[in-house]
Amino acid sequence: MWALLVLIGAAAVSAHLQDLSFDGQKVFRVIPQNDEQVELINSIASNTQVDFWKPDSVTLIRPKMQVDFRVEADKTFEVEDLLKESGVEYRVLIDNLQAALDAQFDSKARTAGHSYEKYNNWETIAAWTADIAAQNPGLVSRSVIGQTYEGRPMYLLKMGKSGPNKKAIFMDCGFHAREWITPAFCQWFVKEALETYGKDSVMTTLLNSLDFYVLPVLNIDGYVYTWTNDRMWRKTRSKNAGSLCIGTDPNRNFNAGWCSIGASKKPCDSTYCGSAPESEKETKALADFIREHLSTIKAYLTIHSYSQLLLFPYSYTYKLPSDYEELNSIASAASKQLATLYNTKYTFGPGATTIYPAAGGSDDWAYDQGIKYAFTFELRDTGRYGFMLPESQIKPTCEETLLAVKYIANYVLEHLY
Ligand code: 0X9
Ligand code: ZN
Ligand code: ZN
Repeated sequence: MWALLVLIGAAAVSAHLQDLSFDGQKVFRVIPQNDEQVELINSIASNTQVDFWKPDSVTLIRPKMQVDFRVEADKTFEVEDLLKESGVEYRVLIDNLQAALDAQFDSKARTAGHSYEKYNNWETIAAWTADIAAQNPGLVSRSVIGQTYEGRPMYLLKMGKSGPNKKAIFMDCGFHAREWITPAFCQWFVKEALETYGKDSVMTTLLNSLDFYVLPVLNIDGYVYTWTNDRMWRKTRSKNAGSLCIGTDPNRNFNAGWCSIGASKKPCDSTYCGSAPESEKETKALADFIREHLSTIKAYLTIHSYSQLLLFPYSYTYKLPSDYEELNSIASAASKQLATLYNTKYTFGPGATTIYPAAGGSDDWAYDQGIKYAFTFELRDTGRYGFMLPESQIKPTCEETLLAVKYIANYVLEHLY
């Protein structure tokens, strides 16, 4: 009898392990006004386990910047006291992370399997890539560009009407594991393209004249880990020599000013740049694919969240790219397009000044490879839910983002030669 009770208890605990671990956790937003207040946040971070959401690392904090960080339940009083006493401007962005976590699964879609309006786990996304290719033989094909650290195949969809000498646009999602809205967008984009091909004149022209490479999840191991162990995981899941800490930030792992600024050399940090550029199997596979297709790939789009930003190079230096004027006007027009649907406001500009300087990103790397149209999207929202955007926002977020992506794709098509 006791054994049975213990068993039931253990099962109940493990089933709710993830839920329990976020109960009472808070997310604070602080806007330090001067170096002294930046120092205060630094000291909180070094005395308490703090997970930085925005920017992703304590080393990136500068005066006047919005800083969002998550605090363990048993430390929230202490941290809030410190903030109050210091007089720094702050507010509680998320009062109980568990409530926000529950809110993310608010979709009315009652289906058990794949849904474009729900967050799909990796198994479901992987099966979807096979199905979508099988169902659209004239328009979609699936390939494998490599294996992840844990041995999962990295599926890439190629979408477009076949034709001679076609140029292509590459788009990836799921670089950072916890940014769940982004794989949802890659799936949405594929669905919309297929549904509107032959109906919408812009989409029809795009698919007739260009190919789209869509990588629905780059960091698959990390994504799986956010479903099974830790919803807030960001990095890959590779082991680091000489450290017990796991993972590398894939968006600090490219050979673009690698690890020179806004990245950490410490394996335990969330912005760890890795032991060398392309040390991760996932980033190596992506970089290899792009290198092999440099003569056809004319645009590189990488989808992240959150903050509602449209960024372009550079992030590893404050130097402006030689195509600054053109990229800025594209970003401006694309943001304007995006806002036509729900009036969602995006900020745009070079990464270094618009978000923060951070080296080793895939956008800067692609640009320096000669892919002029390189953009990073940071999708909804601005912090109300952060990484846990409710499922009810998948559709509006994807619909508005689609407008911006279509705008960029069409611009690229019109400026091919
Ligand atoms: O820091 C990042 O990698 C991106 N922000 S996120 O919150 N999704 O992590 C911004 C990337 C901008 N581009 C480069 N730093 N190269
Ligand atoms: Zn639609
Ligand atoms: Zn990201």
